[in-house]
Amino acid sequence: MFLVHLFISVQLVEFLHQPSLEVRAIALHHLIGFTTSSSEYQPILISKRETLCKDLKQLVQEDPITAHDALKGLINLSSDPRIQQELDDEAFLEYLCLLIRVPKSVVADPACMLLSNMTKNESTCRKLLELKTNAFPGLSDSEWMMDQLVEAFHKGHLKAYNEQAEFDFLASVFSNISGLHAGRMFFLKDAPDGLAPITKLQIFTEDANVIRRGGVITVIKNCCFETREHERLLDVNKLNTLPFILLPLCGNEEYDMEEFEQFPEEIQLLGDDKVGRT
Ligand SMILES: *[C@@H]1O[C@H](CO)[C@@H](O)[C@H](O)[C@H]1NC(C)=O
Ligand SMILES: *[C@@H]1O[C@H](CO)[C@@H](O)[C@H](O)[C@H]1NC(C)=O
Ligand SMILES: *[C@@H]1O[C@H](CO)[C@@H](O)[C@H](O)[C@H]1NC(C)=O
Ligand SMILES: CC(=O)N[C@H]1CO[C@H](CO)[C@@H](O)[C@@H]1O
Repeated sequence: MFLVHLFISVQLVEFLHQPSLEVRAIALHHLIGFTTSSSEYQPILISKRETLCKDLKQLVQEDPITAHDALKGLINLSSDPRIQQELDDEAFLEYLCLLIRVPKSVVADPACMLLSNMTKNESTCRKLLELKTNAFPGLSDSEWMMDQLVEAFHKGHLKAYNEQAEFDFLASVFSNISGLHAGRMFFLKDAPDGLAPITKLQIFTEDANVIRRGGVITVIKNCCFETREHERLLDVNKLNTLPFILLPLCGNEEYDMEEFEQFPEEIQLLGDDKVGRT
């Protein structure tokens, strides 16, 4: 049985660069099962990463079902840093961001998930920060890809931008980007629309989705390491981040009036039914 499977997995990889899309799509569909980290054939696939990644990147650009299969395979394989290196490719990054931004894209969420794995690699984070694009009507006029992704995350909450996508995994992308100084400055400085990207993220510190909430909280935490920006972070007329840090910590405790009046206005206005989040 082992040899049969071994033979199949090696053969399937060969089929992925057949001229016929039909043959490639079928081979891909059968290959996905071998891409998981629990599969004993994953190492064989990783050893063939150069041609395998090239073929999978190509298949991501085909019809939605094939693209979905290819993304699934890449998501699982990309927990390996050697696969992340193969994906550290500007053209592919650009295509993935297109799949995320198209309003009716059915693979936007898997694309976000793959991007979140890819940004474990610092070089990919830097490429994404420097990636320029054209204005995307209906989404963003900025020429920076990162601004457009922040917009998709903000506008896309609760499927409001694309009814097939929630964009929560972009929070993990942002959290990785904020691991770099250049990334933190991206979130803190005003974008071309006059608003700092962090102001579009911080409103989600209490979101019901743990991926969205967790990623956003990491971005804020990392940005706090930029001590020169503390004044802007605290200024109610600038970034005004403090209430959003405090909100998840606040329950409906009673405070005496004097103590209470020192809290930011957003906190004072909380109802009695507010429960703290741990
Ligand atoms: C890649 O993504 C999958 C699905 O989101 C996740 O289970 C896995 O831990 C990720 N790998 C890394 C290295 O983050
Ligand atoms: C990230 O990818 C680049 C290839 O573009 C590679 O040189 C580098 O070693 C990778 N970093 C890690 C931590 O794997
Ligand atoms: C991305 O996040 C993971 C954990 O979620 C971390 O191990 C990795 O170092 C981060 N990468 C960068 C470039 O910050
Ligand atoms: C997106 C995807 O296909 N993820 C799979 C990765 O592999 C694990 C098992 O290791 C599956 O449970 C996931 O569904």
